Amino acid sequence: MSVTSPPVAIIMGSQSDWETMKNAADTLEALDVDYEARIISAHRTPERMVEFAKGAREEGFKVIIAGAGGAAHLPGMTAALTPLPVFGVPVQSKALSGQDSLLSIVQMPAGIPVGTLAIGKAGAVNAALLAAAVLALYDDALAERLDEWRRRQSASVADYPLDDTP
Ligand code: RP5
Repeated sequence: MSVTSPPVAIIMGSQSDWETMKNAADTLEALDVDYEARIISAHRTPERMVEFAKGAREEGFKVIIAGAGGAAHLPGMTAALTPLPVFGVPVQSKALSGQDSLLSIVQMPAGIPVGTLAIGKAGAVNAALLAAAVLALYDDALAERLDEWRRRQSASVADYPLDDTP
């Protein structure tokens, strides 16, 4: 089995998804978790999707974050082709503000799970945190970095609201 790939794959249906999915990448970088980002479309590059998903475990990936918008088949189709955990990020679409993406990803029939996150940036950030939490089950140093990330987040929240009027 290859160990050349980083633990996390971030895949997305289009270049236009990167603006959202970069938030997952940035979050993984903040936690010092290696990842690889690829454009893989269930519709436009179906053979690339099959090849990636079927080989992902053997490549050495441990968790897949899949973002897509509109009729967002990528997370579900990928999950159907790999035993690895797949976290789906509904990208905010223009036509339906991501409601279409969310419902396409979240309503998987029983048998093939996709852990579905929130629409847009929050979902991308949380997918990365969830991926890191999975990896941290067997990585104490990463678990400590995650704890520290939460401590810093808590410390950044003010006790009282500021009046923003001058
Ligand atoms: C989906 O179609 C992609 O995930 C993207 O969110 C959406 C629109 O893609 P583009 O037309 O911007 O390439 O497959």
